[in-house]
Amino acid sequence: MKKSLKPLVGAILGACLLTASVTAAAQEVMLRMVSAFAENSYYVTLLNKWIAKVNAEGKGNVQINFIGGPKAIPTFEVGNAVKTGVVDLGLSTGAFYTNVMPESDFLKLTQIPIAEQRKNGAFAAINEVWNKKANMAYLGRVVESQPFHVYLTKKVDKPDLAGLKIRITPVYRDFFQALGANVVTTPPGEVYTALERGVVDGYGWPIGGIFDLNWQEKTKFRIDPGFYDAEVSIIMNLDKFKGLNPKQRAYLEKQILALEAQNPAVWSAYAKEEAARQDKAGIQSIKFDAAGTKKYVDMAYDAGWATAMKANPEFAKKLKTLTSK
Ligand code: 173
Repeated sequence: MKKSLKPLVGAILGACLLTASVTAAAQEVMLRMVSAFAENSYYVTLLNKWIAKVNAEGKGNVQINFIGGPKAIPTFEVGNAVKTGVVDLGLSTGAFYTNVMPESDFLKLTQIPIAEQRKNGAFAAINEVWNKKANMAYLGRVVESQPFHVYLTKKVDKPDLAGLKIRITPVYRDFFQALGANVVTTPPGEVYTALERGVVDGYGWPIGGIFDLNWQEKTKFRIDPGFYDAEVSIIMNLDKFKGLNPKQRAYLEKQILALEAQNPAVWSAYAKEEAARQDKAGIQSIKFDAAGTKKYVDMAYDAGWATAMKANPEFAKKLKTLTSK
């Protein structure tokens, strides 16, 4: 070999070696994840356990780097961060990313388990919309059987919130307005201060979790029964999802299914425990008579579906048909 070609050959060899090592390293993907819920919430406690398992069993394949909760990315920005690929994975609920698409908030209206939604085509229909409109893969629903409630600092004796100012997210807007409430939207992180300052007379939240941010200190009443079902899911940037190799994708999907499989055992029990804990903390249940109760729950679903039908009739109809009891 001519002396002058040696550096070139060396460079090509070096480049080949570099490519080989990059290819080997590329078989392990590191996914960046954030949560729209507080780091000390039960949702995130379970998420962290799951991530530890994913990482332990996924060495050389899939790893998840949990970046943090709302301090890392504000609650209402997590959807956009996943959509644009600022992060790869998010734990969030649709109400927190209606700024990406209105359909995200429809999932609170489903009345059958995610396991059934996977079998009857609802899960595929959800993914079609999430892919197209939000550049997201809807990977799995990790919270179920958690109805929402109205929590109050003042007593009411009928399904009427006239004259009260209530903290909401999009979950509750149409229903609470139908009940006559004045509403103010805040992320969970601002509820305590709003209660403390008397800016609101109550708030919407699922049956579980009010102790995580100490709201029990300011809460006197809970209206029963609950309505809808809190949807909390793992969403993923679609480009990142498509970029996984088959082994990585299969592994991630397997772990998501394992997480979902815990739902029936975890969430009904948590709902019961949290209701008992609220009793103990002195939070009183407000119940209406049978007619009032029916009117209340019907109003919730009527208001929720009416908004969904306006925003995306085709998807709303499909979702309602596939996921109503
Ligand atoms: O009240 C909320 O912040 C909210 O919309 C929600 C949704 C799902 C789970 C917990 C809270």
